[in-house]
Amino acid sequence: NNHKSCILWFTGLSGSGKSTLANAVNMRLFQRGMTNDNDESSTANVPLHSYILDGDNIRHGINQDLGFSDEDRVENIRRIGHIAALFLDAGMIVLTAFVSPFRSDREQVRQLVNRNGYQHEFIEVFCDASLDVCEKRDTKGLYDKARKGIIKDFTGISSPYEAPENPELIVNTGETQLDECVDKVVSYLEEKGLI
Ligand code: GGZ
Repeated sequence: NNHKSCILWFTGLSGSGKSTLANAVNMRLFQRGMTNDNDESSTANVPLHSYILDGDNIRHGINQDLGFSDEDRVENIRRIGHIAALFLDAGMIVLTAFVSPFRSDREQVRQLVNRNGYQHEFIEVFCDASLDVCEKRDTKGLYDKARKGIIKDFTGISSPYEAPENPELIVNTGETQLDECVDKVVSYLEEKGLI
C-alpha cells in the first residue's frame, strides 16, 4: 500500500459543498495514484484506495429507516462511524459527506477510529459556508421548503448545527474555488505522510 488508512470527515450545512469537495478530493487522489512519478521501483501508478460514504449509498440504503430527528441523526452518524471503521480496517482512505451536526457524535467517531490497536487518523474537515450562502444556493430547494415549514427539523433553520471547535481543517467552501479547497485537503494528507 502506498498510503495509510485515514478518514476524511467532511461536516457542514446542507449545500455547503461536502459531497462536491469529497468527490473532487477522491478524483485527485485517484489521479495522483496514476501519475505519481516514473520510478518503477516506487509504488507509483498504484491508485490510492479510497471510498466515499454519503447520502446516496448510506441514507438510501442501510439507513433508510432513519429520518432527521435529533435521535435519528445520532443513529445515522453512529452507524456511519462503524461502517467507516470497517473500511479503515480494510486499509482504505474513507471520505464521509454528512451534515453530522452534533459535536458529540463526531467526537464519538473520532474515538472509535482511535480506539486501542486501531490508531487511524481522523481528519475533521469543516466545510465552512455560511447559512446565507447555502440558502442562496438552495440547489435542491430544501431551504425554501424549510422556511415555509414544509420540511421540519432542517439544519440551520429549525435544527441546530454545531460547528467544529478544533477541526484538523477548515475549508471555506462558501467563497473559495473548488480546486483550491482540494489542494488544501490533499496538502494536509501529504504533510501528515498519509499519502
Ligand atoms: C438537513 C436534510 C433534511 C433535514 C433532507 N435537515 O443538501 P443535501 O440534502 O443533499 O444534504 C442534506 C441531507 C442530510 O443528510 P445527512 O445524513 O448528511 O444528515 S445528518 O448528518 O444530520 O444525519 C439534505 C437532505 O439530506 N435533507 N431533510 N431536515 N438535511
